[in-house]
Amino acid sequence: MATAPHLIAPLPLISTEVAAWVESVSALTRPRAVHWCDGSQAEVRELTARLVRERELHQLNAEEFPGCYLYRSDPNDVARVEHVTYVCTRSQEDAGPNNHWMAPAEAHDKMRALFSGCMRERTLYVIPYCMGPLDSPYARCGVEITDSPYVVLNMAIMTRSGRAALERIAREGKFVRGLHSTGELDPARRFIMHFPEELGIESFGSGYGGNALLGKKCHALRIASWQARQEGWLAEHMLIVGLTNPQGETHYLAAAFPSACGKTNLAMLIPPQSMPGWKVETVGDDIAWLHPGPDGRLWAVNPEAGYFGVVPGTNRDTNRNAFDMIRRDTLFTNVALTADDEPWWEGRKKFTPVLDWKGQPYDPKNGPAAHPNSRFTVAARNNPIYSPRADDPRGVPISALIFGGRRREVAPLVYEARNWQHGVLVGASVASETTAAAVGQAGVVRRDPMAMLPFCGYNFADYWRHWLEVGAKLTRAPKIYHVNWFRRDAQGRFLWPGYGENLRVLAWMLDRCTVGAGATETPIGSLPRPADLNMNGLDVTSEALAALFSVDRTLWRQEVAEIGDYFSRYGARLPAELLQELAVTQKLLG
Ligand code: SAT
Ligand code: MN
Repeated sequence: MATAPHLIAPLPLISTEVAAWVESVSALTRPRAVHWCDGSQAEVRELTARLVRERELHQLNAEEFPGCYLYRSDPNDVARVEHVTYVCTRSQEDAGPNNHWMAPAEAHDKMRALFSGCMRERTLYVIPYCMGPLDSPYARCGVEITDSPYVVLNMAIMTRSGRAALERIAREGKFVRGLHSTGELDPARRFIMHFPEELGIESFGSGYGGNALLGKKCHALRIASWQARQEGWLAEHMLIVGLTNPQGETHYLAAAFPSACGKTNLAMLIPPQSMPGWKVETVGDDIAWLHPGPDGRLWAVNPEAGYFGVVPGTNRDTNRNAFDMIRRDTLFTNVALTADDEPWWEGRKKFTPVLDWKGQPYDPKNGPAAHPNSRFTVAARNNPIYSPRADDPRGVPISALIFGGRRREVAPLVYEARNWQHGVLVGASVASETTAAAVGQAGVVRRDPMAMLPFCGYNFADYWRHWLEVGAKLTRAPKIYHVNWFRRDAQGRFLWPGYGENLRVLAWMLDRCTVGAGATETPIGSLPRPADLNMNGLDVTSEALAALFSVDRTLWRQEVAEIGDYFSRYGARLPAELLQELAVTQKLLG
């Protein structure tokens, strides 16, 4: 077997498994060179400079946006591709009705043919990475092999990558193998395959986000959810945020929402002026690994080290923290450009775009200037309210778990589950309108249990059973809530202002968990009455409040029937507890 020349010598302390795997991949893909990423600043600087020279990256206005670059992806490669994302378990039942499935041998054959010789004129990059603090027992490592320098730059921001991760792998022996090539970016030759039983990922034909940054959705959710089930923890699509009340007590919440429903904004929330004394700190904005602790509480770590957030809508009024965060050392993908080389997006108040996200002269007739799924990649440490606890190897204790979706009607602003078991039902029945984060029509309501529909690496029925089992281990389980920031009136206007005002709802939850704030019992759970929430300075009409705090029994009876239909897809594997809880709700609805 011929081996490609190494551009730089392999790092010390490299495990033989990693070396052998890199060798076999390079024999298959035939790269021009192999580069082992050491994760240093110098490496990132050199690669960035090269990509600017090669016009792959565009340097943005260095005075206004120092250290910021624009990358334009192929116009047919701008979002996750759920229809060609597969979970390849030996038994189809293990993947479940929630996943596309292919037999492992067939998938490996298909991918081998695609990967064969695919890196001929390219460099193969080896990226050792660690998801979670390097010294945390909860962290898990992987190695991504890719031929995309853009992926290298993103992984350097999004994960703890390079030398230290490689050393941890050498000590532990175990790592997730992620093989990625952009191929020819041909949508017909694009597949994202997961082999949870082998801790392997193979991704071909896309260079974008969750299809290509394999540490993120592929590893930290699909593969990790499988590992978590075996090891007794949960890998969830959740932000983690710390709230300190005016009395100085800090509590941590974890919240699951589908992609592009405001997780980053909630994690970086700015308290409204009428709520002085509150402090918010971000632990994570997208993924939480949750472990039952020896004290009977649930502990959370954020496996990531950066944010891959939605750009449009970000401005000083909606989220000043996010706006300040992305003014330096940020990699922008698919935003528009102003005449002064500043990045521009819908919702950016100043200036106008001259070039759209495809690099064409901007013409509103061709749609938005920035792609609706345009993204920023930025180090978590750039966040002005980054929590120092984000690097704590023990994680943070969680007081409340929140599920939410984007729903015009039905779901009230907030309600509290009766108990853990009911909370699992509430999470399992989340529904949400689709967004631009995945290819397909936006705005269609679909069930998205725990906001994990595209990300759970195994059968949802087994996953809900696992949720029930984890809950049974917790003597101090968090309370579980459902929220909906996206209710609209008959004219389509949002009823709730959202953003910083969401703190009013979070504060009520914390008061429920501590001093026992007021609520009223309803068939779907406990709802605050408007008077139970801090309403100081809130500008919402009483009609809007009435709608936000009401449970329409007719709509909810229909909702319960739809949830029952949805669950029937899971057949005998569905935990009976969920049907029992659904029956309780149905009975209470009368
Ligand atoms: O493309 S990503 O999966 O990284 C972002 C998202 O869809 O949440
Ligand atoms: Mn996400």
